[in-house]
Amino acid sequence: MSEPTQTIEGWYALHDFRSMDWRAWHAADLGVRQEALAEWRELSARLRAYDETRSLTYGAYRIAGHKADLLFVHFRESLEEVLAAKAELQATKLADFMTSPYSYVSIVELSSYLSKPGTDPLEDPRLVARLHPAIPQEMPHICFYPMNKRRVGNDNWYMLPMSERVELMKSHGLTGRSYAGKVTQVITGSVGFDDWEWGVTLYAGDPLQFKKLVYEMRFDEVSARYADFGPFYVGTRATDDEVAAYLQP
Ligand code: 76R
Repeated sequence: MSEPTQTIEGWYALHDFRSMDWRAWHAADLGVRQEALAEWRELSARLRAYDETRSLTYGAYRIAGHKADLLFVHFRESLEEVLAAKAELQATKLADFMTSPYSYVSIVELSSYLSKPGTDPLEDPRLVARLHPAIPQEMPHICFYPMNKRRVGNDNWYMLPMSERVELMKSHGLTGRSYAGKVTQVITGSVGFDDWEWGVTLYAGDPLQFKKLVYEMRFDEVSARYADFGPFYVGTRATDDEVAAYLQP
């Protein structure tokens, strides 16, 4: 058996994708829609206030394409709190007009591939901060997709010796680092939690950088040979006013 990679876990994550039932929404009385939006704004404002105290992370995004209309990103202390995040939205009137086309449950994961031997990662404040990732304010765009490491024939990530995995991840990290300041990544592990092994959440100031980075990584051996990808979602952060304008009661 090859040596499992040591991981450090941080906050739990819920990527809660929602689509509007536009027909039902447009058919509803104006008063009902206004009330639903006002109630949702109250919830959203409360979550934003908690986010400011850094006791949780909350972000709202509009999603391009047909796969979803909105994405609510939650990072929280425990699975119970992630359950609460879903329930809080579900309890609103607005949720009666929404479907859940996709969701993803995972936990912030830092792996030990590139850590310096003999050091305690939990003594590095930068690493500790990454366990509780805030929404990067200067990067309004988001890209989310789940992925696996392949286990097919000779291309089996989980049978590679640790030393080879470290080498491959070094090259991956170098490609990633060349996007410093342009793309911020949050890797969340989801083995045992959801249908893929990791969730990849990327933030950028310029959405084109998602394409550049993901494309460049396809040529990194670790992605070229060992990565399988799920559905991709891309969108833009929305204030509560922007969500309200999008829904236009
Ligand atoms: O955490 C670190 O910054 C150290 C280096 C590093 C690790 C260990 C790193 C850097 N990643 C790590 C782990 Mn990554 N990453 C992805 C994807 O689309 C694709 O081809 C793959 C999806 C992207 C775009 C990306 C970006 N990374 C991982 C893991 C866990 C692997 C395991 O445990 O087997 C996955 C699944 C994964 C996938 N990575 C970076 C980036 C970027 C931009 C960086 C540089 C970050 C920085 O230096 O700030």
